Amino acid sequence: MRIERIELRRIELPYITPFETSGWRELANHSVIARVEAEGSVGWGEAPVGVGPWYNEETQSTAWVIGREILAPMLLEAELRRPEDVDALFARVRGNRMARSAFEFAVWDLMARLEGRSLSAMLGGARNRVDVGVSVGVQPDIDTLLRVVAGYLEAGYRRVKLKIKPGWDIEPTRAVRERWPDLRLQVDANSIYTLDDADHLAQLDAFDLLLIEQPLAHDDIIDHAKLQRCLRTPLCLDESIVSPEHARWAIELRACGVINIKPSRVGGLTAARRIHDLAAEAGLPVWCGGMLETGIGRAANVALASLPNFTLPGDISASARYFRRDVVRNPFALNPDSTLSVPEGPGSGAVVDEEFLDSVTLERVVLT
Ligand code: OSB
Ligand code: MG
Repeated sequence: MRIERIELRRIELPYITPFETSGWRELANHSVIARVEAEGSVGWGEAPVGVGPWYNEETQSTAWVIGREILAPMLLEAELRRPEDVDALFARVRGNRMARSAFEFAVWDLMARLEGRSLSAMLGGARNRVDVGVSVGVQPDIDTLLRVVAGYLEAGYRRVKLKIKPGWDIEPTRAVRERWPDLRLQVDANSIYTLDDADHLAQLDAFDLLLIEQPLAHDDIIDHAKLQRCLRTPLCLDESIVSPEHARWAIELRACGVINIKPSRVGGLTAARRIHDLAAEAGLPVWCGGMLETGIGRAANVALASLPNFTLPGDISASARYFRRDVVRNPFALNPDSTLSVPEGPGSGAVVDEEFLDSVTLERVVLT
C-alpha cells in the first residue's frame, strides 16, 4: 500500500483547567495531528507535543517541521504492507518519537479500518473495558487539592495520581491518604529530584502508594536503580523509557518495578506493544500513561491499554476531564466502574469532527 495524501495540522485546544507539573504548566493541547489517506480510507494520529520542550525534547514546532519536511515525505515514498512497517521505516530517524507516532498511529488506524477490525483487535487486545484513573496537577494548597480529588471521586474515578515536587510532596500525599485510606494512589515527580533526595522520598513509603513515577532525571536509568534499593514502593519509569531497548535496560538493572507506557513517547504502537511484551516476560506490570490528548490520541491509548499486561489503571481519563468540547463526535465517557469502553468499530473508533477540528487549527498543510 502507498499512502496517497497526508494532511498535517497544528492545533490549540484549551483545557478546562490549566495542568501543572513539577516543571511546567499547560493551558491547552498543542498537538500536531496527522490524517493519512489510501485506498479510499483514512487514518488519524496525534503527536501530543506541547509548546515547550519541558516533558521531552519535542515541541509543537519541532514536530511540525520534522513531520512535514522529513516524516511525511518518507511515508509517501514507502510501500507499506503492515502497520509495523512504519516503525521500521522511521527507525533511522533519531529522536522525534512523538512526531513519528502521529504517522504511526494514523497508519495503524487506516489499516485497521481497511480490514474492518478494531485497532484493539489488531494489536492483540484482551478486554473491552480498560481501568482508568485521573492525574491531578500541582494545586495551590491542600484544601484545594482535597476538593479537586473529591470532585474526581464523585465523577467515578477510583485511582488518583498526584503530581509532586519539592515543597509539594509529603504533605499533600499524606493529606489525601488520610482522607481516603483505601484509595488507589500514586505520585509523579516528572524528573525533579536527585539521588540526594533518597531519604526525603523514602517518607512516601508510609502512604501505601501503588508506585512513585519518574522521580529522577528524564534520561536516567542508573540512579533510579540505586534509588529503588532505598524504597519499598515500586518506582515507575515514564520519561526514561523511550524505546524497547530502554525498557530492557531498566528491567535488567532493576531500575523500576512498573513501566508507564505512552505510545507517543516511544514512537508509536509497535514499540509500545514491544515494551508491553518485554515487561510481561519479566513479570513487571505496565499501565498506559497520557499526554492530555484529544480524542484522537486517546483512542490509540485505549486500544493499547486493552493488551493483557496493562494491569494497572491508566492515565486515560474521560474527555470531559480535559475539554469542554473534544475534536471527535464520540468522546470517551467514564463508566461507573472507573473504566473506559474500548471502541469495537473499525479502526481506533475515533470519529473526527473535522469542522470543529478546523476551528481549532492554527496551521494546516497537505502533502501528496
Ligand atoms: O508525566 O504522566 C506525565 C501530562 C502531560 C505530560 C506528562 C504527564 C502528564 C500527565 C497527565 O500526568 C496524564 C493525562 O491525563 O493525560
Ligand atoms: Mg509521568
